[in-house]
Amino acid sequence: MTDEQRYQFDLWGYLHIPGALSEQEVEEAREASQRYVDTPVEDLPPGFGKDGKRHVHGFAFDKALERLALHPSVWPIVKELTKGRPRLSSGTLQVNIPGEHDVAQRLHCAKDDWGWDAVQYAVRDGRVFSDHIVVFPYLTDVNPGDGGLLAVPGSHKSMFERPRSLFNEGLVDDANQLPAGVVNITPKAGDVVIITEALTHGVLAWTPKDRNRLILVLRYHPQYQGNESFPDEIKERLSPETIELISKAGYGDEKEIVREDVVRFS
Ligand SMILES: O=C(O)CCC(=O)C(=O)O
Repeated sequence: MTDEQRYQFDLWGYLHIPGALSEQEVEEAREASQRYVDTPVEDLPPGFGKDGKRHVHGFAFDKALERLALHPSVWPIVKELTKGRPRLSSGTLQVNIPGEHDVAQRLHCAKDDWGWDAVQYAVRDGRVFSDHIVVFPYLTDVNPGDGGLLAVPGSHKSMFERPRSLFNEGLVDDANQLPAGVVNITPKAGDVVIITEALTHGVLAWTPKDRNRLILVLRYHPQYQGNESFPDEIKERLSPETIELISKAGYGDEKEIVREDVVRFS
C-alpha cells in the first residue's frame, strides 16, 4: 500500500484505483462475465446460480475473473488491511442490466446492519486494518449521472450511530441531487474500488438504457474469522493459490501466497 493509498483509505474509508487492470485483463474478464450472464440458469456448471443481479460465485466462473481476486494492484492492499492474514469469503459477479428494473440500495454499513461491534477499523504501527473489506473491480464504465456506488467519506470512523433522518432517510436515488456529505463514485472499466464495510455506502439505481454495469464483489476477512463458504463444485475449479486464499487458518499461520507480491497460478 503506498503512502498516498493509505492516507486516502484512512481519510475516506475507500480507495479508488484508476487503471488498475490492463485493457486485456478487462476484455477477458468482461467476455467471461457476459458468458455467465448469457447462460440460462439450468445450463450453468454445478455450483453457480443467479439471484437477481447477483451471479453467485462469479469469480470462479473463469480464470480471467478468478485472477482478479489476487490481482497485483490490490494484493498488497488486501494483505495490509487484513494484517497479512487474508481470506476471500465470497466473490459475486454483479450485473446491472439496462432495461431491467433496478432500485436504489439504501445507505448501509456493517455497523448499521449488525451493530457497532460487527466490524473493526483500526490503525496500528502505521498500517491500516479492517476485518471486512470489499474489493470491486469494474469491468464497464460508470459515467457521472449513470448511478452506482455511493459513499459517505469518513463515516467508517464515526463514533455515533447514524441518525436515520440524515441523507434523505438513507435513500439517495438521484445522482444529480446528492445530499451534502454523500459522493457517487464513478469508476471506468479497469478501475478498482476498495471499501471497508465500516463505511456507510449505498447504490443509486442504474439508469443507462444501452450499457450495463459489470462488477465483481470480492469480500475479504482475516483468515481466522467466519466459516468457509464455497461448495465443493466451486472449489474444484479453483487454482491451488485461490484455494489457499479462501481457506481458514489460525491467528499465527502465514499463508504461502502472502509471501508473494505477485501471485501466479500454478
Ligand atoms: O453495487 C455496488 O456498487 C455495491 C454493492 C454493495 O454495497 C453490496 O453488495 O453490499
